[in-house]
Amino acid sequence: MDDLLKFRTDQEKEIAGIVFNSGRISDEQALYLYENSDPVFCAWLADYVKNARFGKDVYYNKNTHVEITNICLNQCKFCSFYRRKGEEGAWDYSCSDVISILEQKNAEEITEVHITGGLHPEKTTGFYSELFTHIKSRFPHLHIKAFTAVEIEYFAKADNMDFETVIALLKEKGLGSLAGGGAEILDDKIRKTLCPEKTDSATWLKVHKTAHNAGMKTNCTMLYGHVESYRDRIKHMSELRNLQDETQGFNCFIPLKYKSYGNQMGINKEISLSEELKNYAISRLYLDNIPHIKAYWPMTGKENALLALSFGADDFDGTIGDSTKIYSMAGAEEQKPSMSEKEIRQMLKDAGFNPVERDSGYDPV
Ligand code: V47
Repeated sequence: MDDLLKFRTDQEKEIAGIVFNSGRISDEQALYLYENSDPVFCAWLADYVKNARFGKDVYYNKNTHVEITNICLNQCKFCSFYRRKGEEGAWDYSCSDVISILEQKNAEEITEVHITGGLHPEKTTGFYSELFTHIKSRFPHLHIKAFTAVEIEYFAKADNMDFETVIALLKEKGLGSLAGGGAEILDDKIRKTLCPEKTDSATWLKVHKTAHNAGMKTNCTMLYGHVESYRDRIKHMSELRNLQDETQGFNCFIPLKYKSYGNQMGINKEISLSEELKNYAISRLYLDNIPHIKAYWPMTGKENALLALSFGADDFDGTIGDSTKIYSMAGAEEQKPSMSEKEIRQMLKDAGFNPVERDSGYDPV
């Protein structure tokens, strides 16, 4: 190893030593990597960690999304998806619409539905309890991954319940896990700029802790590449790492690079692919206790997601079946994201990986 590190700084040698001894890098060391190290050095370490855990395995699943409504009471500055009720481009599906959508998407053949949408004035705990009852009676095998912490907080307020009760009621009707969105950057000063009406940092974490304590796994995300600094990213990841030490409830971390089209952020420049890849690597290194790092190809594009698998990511998300618009509306290259299982497997194999179909708990199918 000394030879391999010959041209590296003392700080990089120290970080490499920690990583190769399965230690934990500090906030200052993560900052050093962001500020000074090149993407290839970060990739080398992140790939070591990923390989030690998963070898050449890369996970994917057979899934679809249902974005039930884009009508939202909030107006997050980075969001290109939301509309007001009655505005052009707004949609709002009923329970029977969702069942028809799942039938069209051949839900018998997939294992997971990811349900999310805006904060809709009439869609709260009661509506979703009914929806999940219908879904589970028609497609009992489907894992329902749904909602961000923001929706759980909204239902709790709207229905005058605490988070435990909302989560318990929805779990009883079939909610299997929570999605990772709404985290943005877990810093309330940044949140004031990005999404002033949204769930604050402590509440986002509290909802996930409540879900974990109820035996439910959740994901977590980071929306980055806008106004935040490297320190803000590290603070965000440190909040996630600390909660994970306590609960072990996060399955997966998904870095979401800010996409600039069609929103009010007023930032037209997106970060480079090189910075995006380096960010995957640093998250793999810093988040030593979160098992999976997802390269979400509908956001990043198929080819870039494939590259991210050499920068620490081990999860390629799923088949999607042209069912999500959040990123196409924000200008993502994948305007109709859909991949057959065959296509995913071939793409992963051609890149030297071993494709492993997983269920929603990351057990091989
Ligand atoms: O909460 C919205 C982000 C999230 C933009 O849990 C944006 O497996 C970048 O959370 N540029 C929703 N990001 C999507 C999400 C997600 C996606 C895939 C898998 C999982 C999972 C979760 O998307 C939002 C927000 O953080 N977002 N707009 C944008 N313009």
